[in-house]
Amino acid sequence: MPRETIAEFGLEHLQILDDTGKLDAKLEPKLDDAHLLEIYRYMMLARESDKRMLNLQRQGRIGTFGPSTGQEAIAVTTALAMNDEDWLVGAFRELGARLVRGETLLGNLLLYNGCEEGNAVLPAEKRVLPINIIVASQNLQAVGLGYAMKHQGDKGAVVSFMGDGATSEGDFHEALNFASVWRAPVIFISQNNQWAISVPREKQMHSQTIAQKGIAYDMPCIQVDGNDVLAMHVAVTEALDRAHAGEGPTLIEAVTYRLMMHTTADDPRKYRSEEEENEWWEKEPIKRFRGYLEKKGLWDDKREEALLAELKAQIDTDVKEFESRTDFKVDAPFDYVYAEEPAEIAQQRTEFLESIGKEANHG
Ligand SMILES: Cc1ncc(C[n+]2csc(CCOP(=O)(O)OP(=O)(O)O)c2C)c(N)n1
Ligand SMILES: [Mg+2]
Repeated sequence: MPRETIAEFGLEHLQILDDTGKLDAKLEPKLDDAHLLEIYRYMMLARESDKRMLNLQRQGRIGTFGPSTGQEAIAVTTALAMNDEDWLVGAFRELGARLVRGETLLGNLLLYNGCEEGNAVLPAEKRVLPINIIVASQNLQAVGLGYAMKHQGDKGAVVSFMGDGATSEGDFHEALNFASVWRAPVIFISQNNQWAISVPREKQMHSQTIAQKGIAYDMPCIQVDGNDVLAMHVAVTEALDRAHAGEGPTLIEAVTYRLMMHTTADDPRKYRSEEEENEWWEKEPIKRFRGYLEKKGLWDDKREEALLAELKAQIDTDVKEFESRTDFKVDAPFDYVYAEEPAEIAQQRTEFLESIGKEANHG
């Protein structure tokens, strides 16, 4: 028997609005003006919120957080393409998506000041899981959700965000395998921002792309320019349509760049150059999308000025409210572990409160 090729695989890269702002009109999705303007508004809200949080952190008014500057197109475009019945499962770099789904900057400020109430304020019907720090583990929760929904005849799909580093974890592979076997309605979106803290992509994986990892699990996969709103919209909509039609999971690699530090606790100058960052600032998503809106006659300097003033007022209100709060519940983290508190957790809560009391007495 001669050797024969039993399978061949290909992989698409999708870009519609290129780095220079040039549009591929043949691929342009038909989005109405209101939807386009909403995408822009939320991307700007996420960017301005990041700027304010960075200032607050530098002034010691909130704790550590991870900025999402540069990655707004992925989070916002995806969240605005989703239905209310879909679940959003995130990591920690999707502020724009969380704001679209109803989280507030106030909640995030509380969270980053160490108040657990900020991480669990949304009612269950909003279908958003809290921030997940354990890299890649949220993918397993997403598949569990998707599998359960399928069994219960729930119409929604699940969108699970992660970074590039997350795809080097076992949890990522286990999640994709089970999603594939069970045909679970899950869209995995890897935000390939080129860095996992100080480790560049090429030092943590040898594969040419992240998207190709979906081929091993027999699911549709695509590499998308994650700084291109239009390409993101098309790829996410196709994946959601498949999931809603019972056709199973998709893996999307969204190529982007983490323009700021990993979190406010590190200094990128120690491991990467300013030139590299500057190159990516040229390709950042908001400027590119604004150019597209301007060419369509939907945006100009005056509207930009008005939007910035409006967002500033909105952010000021949340910061003021956040700084006026004094009623923090120190044992709040215990409230969100189980629906019904097991005896050992109740005991830990009591011990914790006693230890705080002792500290307070000594203080
Ligand atoms: C299981 C696990 N290992 C290590 C860490 C520490 N850690 C937090 S974020 C991070 C890097 C994540 O990189 P990536 O997945 O690319 O996401 P990004 O931060 O770039 O958005 C690491 C190693 C963690 N939180 N969880
Ligand atoms: Mg990364």
